[in-house]
Formats: sequence, C-alpha cells, structure tokens
Amino acid sequence: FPPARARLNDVALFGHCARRRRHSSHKGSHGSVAVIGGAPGMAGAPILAARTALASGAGRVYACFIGEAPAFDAAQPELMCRSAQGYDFSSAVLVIGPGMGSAAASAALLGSALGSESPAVLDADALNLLAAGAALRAQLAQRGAPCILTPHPLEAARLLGISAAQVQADRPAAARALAQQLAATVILKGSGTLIAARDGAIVVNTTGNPALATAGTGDVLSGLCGSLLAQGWPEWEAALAGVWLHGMAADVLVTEGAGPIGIGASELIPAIRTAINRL
Ligand code: NPW
Ligand code: AMP
Ligand code: MG
Repeated sequence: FPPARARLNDVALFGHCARRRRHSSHKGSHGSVAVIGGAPGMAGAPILAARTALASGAGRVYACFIGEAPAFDAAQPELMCRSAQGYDFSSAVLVIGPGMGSAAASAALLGSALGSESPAVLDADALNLLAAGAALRAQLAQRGAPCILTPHPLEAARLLGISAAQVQADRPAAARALAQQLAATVILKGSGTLIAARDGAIVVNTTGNPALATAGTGDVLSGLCGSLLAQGWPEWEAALAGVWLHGMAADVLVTEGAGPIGIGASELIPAIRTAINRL
C-alpha cells in the first residue's frame, strides 16, 4: 500500500471519525443501509452500492428494487434483497437512485423516502427525478436529516437547468449553488471532484484517476457515503472521506498495475475495504 500510506496523511481532516471497533460491538452497532433503485435492466447499480456499503463496514445492508427483486445476491448472500414497494424507509440510512429509472413509480417511492427522517444519499435517477419535480425539491429542502447529493456534471446540469458545459466552466459555482438551493452537502463528481457544503465551504479531492471513468463507479461511491453515514460519520466528513477513499482505491489498483484500463466498478470494492481498514 506504499503511495496510499503517505497520502493517507491528507485524511487528518476527517480521521477522527474513523474509530476502532469496540471489542463488544455487534451488527447493530454499525448501522443499517437501504439502497433503493434497480429498475428493470439496472439491477446491477443497487447491488454495487449495497456491496460497497457492506465492504465499508455497515452492519446490515438491504438492496431494494423497483423492478423484480432477486431472491438474493448469489455472490454476496449477506445482502438482503427486497422489493422497494412497501419498504419501511425509517429504519436505515437511505441510498436512493442507483438504477432507479424515472417512471412514475420511482418518483412516488422517492417522495415516500424523502418523507422519512432517515439520513440519505441521493444519486443518479433520484437526482434526475428531483430535477424534473419541483414538489420533490421542496420536500428535500424541508428535510432536517443529513443529506448528501452525488451528481456527475450532467446530473448537476439537469438540477440547475443549464448545460453540462456550463457546469464544467465553473464547477465551484455549480456545486455551491446546488448545496445552497437543495440544503445538502454536494459532491460534484468528475476529475477533481468537489465537495460543497451549504455554508459555501468547498474542498477539491486529490485522489482518483481515469480508471474510474467506467460504468458503475458512481454507484459504488453512493454506497460508500451511505455506509459512513450509517456508521455515525457526520454528513460533511462522510462526503469528504467517501470521495477520498473511493479515489484512493482506484489509485491503489493503478499502482498495483491493474489499471487504469479495464478496471470494473466491482473491483473497487475490496480496495475500498482495504483503504478504510488502513484508515
Ligand atoms: P456526454 O457523453 O459527455 O454527453 P446519464 P448514467 C455525462 C445507472 N447505471 N464529465 C456524459 O455525457 C445509474 O445509476 C446502472 C463530463 C455521460 O454520457 C443511473 O440510474 C448500471 N460529463 C442510470 O444508469 C451501471 C459527464 O453524463 C452522461 C461526466 C443512468 O446513469 C451504469 C451520462 O449521464 C450506471 O451507473 C463527467 N465527469 N460524467 C448498472 N450496472 O445497472 C458523466 N457525464 O445520462 O445521467 O446516465 O450516468 O449512465
Ligand atoms: P458516475 O458517472 O455516477 O458513474 O460516477 C463516476 C465516478 O467516477 C465519480 O466518482 C467520478 O468522480 C469518477 N471519475 C470518472 N472519471 C474520472 C476521472 N477521469 N478522474 C477521476 N475520477 C473520475
Ligand atoms: Mg452515476
């Protein structure tokens, strides 16, 4: 883990949040995460997020599908696969949006989830549904619970009603505007990911590389941020550390010669586990 070791010093900003596990701790001590997504054809997205949540330390993880739920995840039977319809959104940190689709049923589920007081990470189609729905945005702005939004530039553009090129032309302004308008910590993804707080504070992430430019890596990030929230990290630190660890995992894989070409999002997951245990 040689380059990571030096760069882990960067993490002093939020290292106080990483606690050793108490000897007597149990699964209930480490929080629960429910990932909500998985419209037909996109079941892989919530599975990636849910597997990441487990590998980064959450005590219990549910994968909740808009489409038909698989009986279980054969590669990771620890996951609990459920239908999103009728799920009790009050009992876990929510990661909403990976592969969720934009059908009316997805919008209704997002509204129900936002109606709970659970901390939430909103990603992918949850962001697209928010962009299309003023009532959902109003519901979000009224919530008191911790909330992290993880848009890529096009998702940020949809939310702001501008083009992705305009977002990219002034990334700090776009990230700050979203954080203020939607009352959340915003992770504006892409090379040099920005993390923006409601009060205007902004941080540029130093880890990560083009190995991450492949399908599913954003779903992994949302599961990681949800897992840190579930383990008691505050919203700001969970966003900073989630982005940093996600990029660090990709950097380690490249250092080991596994990339940048051809890394799959699922390969990040064990590398994230290693990075978080080092932390
Ligand atoms: P372009 O090509 O430059 O015009 P979408 P999505 C742009 C699920 N997934 N810098 C870029 O636009 C997700 O969870 C399911 C600049 C790109 O083509 C969602 O629910 C998977 N531009 C759903 O699919 C694995 C950038 O945005 C466009 C940028 C759709 O999500 C894959 C894509 O945006 C996927 O995660 C950057 N850094 N990054 C599964 N296995 O089930 C992105 N763009 O149209 O919102 O589509 O992000 O693929
Ligand atoms: P998504 O588009 O939602 O799948 O998210 C892609 C993830 O990969 C985000 O965390 C991006 O910040 C990251 N990513 C994509 N391309 C790059 C790049 N060239 N350098 C660093 N990170 C990247
Ligand atoms: Mg995405």
